[in-house]
Amino acid sequence: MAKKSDAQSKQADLARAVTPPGKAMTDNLGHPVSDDQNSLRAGPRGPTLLEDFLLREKIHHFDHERIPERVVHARGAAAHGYFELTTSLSQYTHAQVLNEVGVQTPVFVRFSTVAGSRGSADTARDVRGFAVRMYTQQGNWDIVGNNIPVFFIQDAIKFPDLIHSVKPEPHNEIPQAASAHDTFYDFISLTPESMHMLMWVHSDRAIPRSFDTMEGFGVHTFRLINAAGESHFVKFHWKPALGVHSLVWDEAQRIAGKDPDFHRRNMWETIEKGGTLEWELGVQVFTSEQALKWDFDVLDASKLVPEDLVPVQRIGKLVLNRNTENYFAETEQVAFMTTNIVPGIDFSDDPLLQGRNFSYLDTQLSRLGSPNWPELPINRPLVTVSNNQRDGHMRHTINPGRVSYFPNTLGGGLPAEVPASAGGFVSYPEQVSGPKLRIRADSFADHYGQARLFWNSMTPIEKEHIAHSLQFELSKVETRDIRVRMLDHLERINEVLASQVALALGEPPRSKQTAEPGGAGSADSAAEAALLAKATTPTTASGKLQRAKALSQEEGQPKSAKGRKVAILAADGVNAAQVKAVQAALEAKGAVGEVVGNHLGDLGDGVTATKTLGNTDAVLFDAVLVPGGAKSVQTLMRRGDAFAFLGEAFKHAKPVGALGEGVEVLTASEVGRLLRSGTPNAADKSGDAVGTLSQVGSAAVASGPAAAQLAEQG
Ligand code: HDE
Repeated sequence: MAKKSDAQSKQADLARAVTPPGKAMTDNLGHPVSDDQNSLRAGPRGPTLLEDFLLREKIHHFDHERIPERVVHARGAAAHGYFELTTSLSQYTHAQVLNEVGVQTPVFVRFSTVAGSRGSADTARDVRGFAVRMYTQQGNWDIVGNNIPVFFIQDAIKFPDLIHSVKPEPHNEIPQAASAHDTFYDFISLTPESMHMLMWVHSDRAIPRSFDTMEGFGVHTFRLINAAGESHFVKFHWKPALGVHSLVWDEAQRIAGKDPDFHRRNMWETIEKGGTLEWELGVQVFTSEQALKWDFDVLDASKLVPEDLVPVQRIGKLVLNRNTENYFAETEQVAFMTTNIVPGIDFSDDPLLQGRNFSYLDTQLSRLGSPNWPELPINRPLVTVSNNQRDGHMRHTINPGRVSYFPNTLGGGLPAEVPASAGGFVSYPEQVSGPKLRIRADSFADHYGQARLFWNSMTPIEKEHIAHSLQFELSKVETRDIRVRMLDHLERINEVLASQVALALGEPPRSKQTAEPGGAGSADSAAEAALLAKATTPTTASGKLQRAKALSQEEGQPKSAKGRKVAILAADGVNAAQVKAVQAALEAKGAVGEVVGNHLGDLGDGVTATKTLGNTDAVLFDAVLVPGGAKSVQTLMRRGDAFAFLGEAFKHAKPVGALGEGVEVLTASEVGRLLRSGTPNAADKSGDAVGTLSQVGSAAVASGPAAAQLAEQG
């Protein structure tokens, strides 16, 4: 089947109304402007005249340039691309986009943090929004998901409370983009249903390495409806081609200062260089009969369906390959809605999803200011819109004729309804009845089982990170009662975890086991790590599993150097042959070797520094290399910031290495001192490697961070 993506993309561009700058300057109503720099005044030093329509128009427009930021997910970045189906799901759904293998459907994807304002930092510890819009031939389909498969609450009516508690406190607007404060834990400690999600947000998932090393999840259970009208339940997953990878907390915090745009810059630069970000679409399909047998409810968004119970089938790929032309027009004005579904897909009765179905339509009116927001280029579907809705603020469409009602004869009965047999949307005729009650189903009652399942499925280092994160956040809570209430919950998830956290908070341990080595709650000793690893707690509401697949991000991930960045520390006179060989080898693996110089620009023999020791930082790279070249090494030996760069990278367990004379710099640095003293790479207790040297490229062969030596290849 022919790929439709090119034609569709063109159509999308037209719809998007890209306006290239014209040659002659005009005002907004087309009047040619002769002077855009001086306002009209009475005499050279006199007052400005009210008749200066050019001044007034320019300032008026500026005064109204801002719209309210999203009440949640305010900070985001987006890109265009396509979705291509590789396996037809026609057995389960008649949705064209999930039936036509090989057809490319244009997409727009926006990633976001939840709590911070539009100007906050990318690397805050937070859930990430993962909102995918597909411009299908049957209208827009949005999967407005997150990078965590479950949610804090089970019922939409609690959402305003959750968000009020996590946002900066209302009396002083502190803290920005952080959940480490009293109001959040006051609410959470009184909301046991949030415990599963809480484990995820304290895990490394909440500090991703990049957008394309995050998984995405539709979170709710949806329905697929096939041509025979049969319904199956479905969970949507986005599996990143690069696997799931994270920062370490210390790095994430430093990056927030060094480059608050870390994630969006990474996506922007990848695409600008002609690269792509890629995921596979996965589905877990199951029947309602199957679901009724499990000891958790699939309508409860605080639970996931373990992949051990229903494997994820990978059915298509998502590729992002085009940056936006204009952030405001596209990323800011895109209006995702859970109600944007296409025939063949339907909702479940998940009470959180049902509430969201109201919220997303509603919020667009206050954000975008008019019910005509679907006419904004980024929100227009590719198909022709035709109905009898008219007028309102900022109407763009000119609807000719006298008929704006249905049924009609004067307009030839058009536009006509589309019967189900011709593809019209029909809701699944689910049987529903029952008394009206404000109630939570008994099947939603277990709040700890899947939290335990998650904890039990972590590797020792992942458990340590969770313990540290809880220690960090809860130690910032000023009200002791709240801290203690949180410990009570943690104890119900795992006693050892609760004790680790208790010790850091100056509270008595919650189990005998933890009164053992390691002391004051710092899980940095091997003995404590072993203890954390050992401690599992029986689970409930988890499909009778003790551990589940695909929850740990350390296990079973594809390994790739793609997207990794290596800092090449250099000064004038660097060994250019080495630099070029390493850069070429890295490029061949999809990684980047960026020269960080003593100054910007030419370092001799065609080596160009694109960053300097003063304007960048080790936290922005995945590994560091010091090449040879006697003169370059001489300069670096006098630079404290070069040593600091190496020490910082090593502290975060990143591979650091040297070639030729560069070894001298490495040996003289903190890294050399630690290696001579026999200390393994444990300078930072929170650090685990985000990559190993062998992953980074074959030109620089190394025996890993502990050896911290690179050998020249060839
Ligand atoms: Fe949202 N959410 N949400 N949410 N959400 C919004 O819609 C809301 C929830 C998610 O990049 C808002 O256009 C309620 C779960 C993403 O533009 C708002 C509830 C999940 C985005 C809203 C939830 C999400 C939003 C704010 C509880 C993961 C950003 C601006 C019932 C499955 C989309 C807007 C983008 C945005 C409401 C819970 C994901 C206010 C009421 C669960 C990715 O409508």
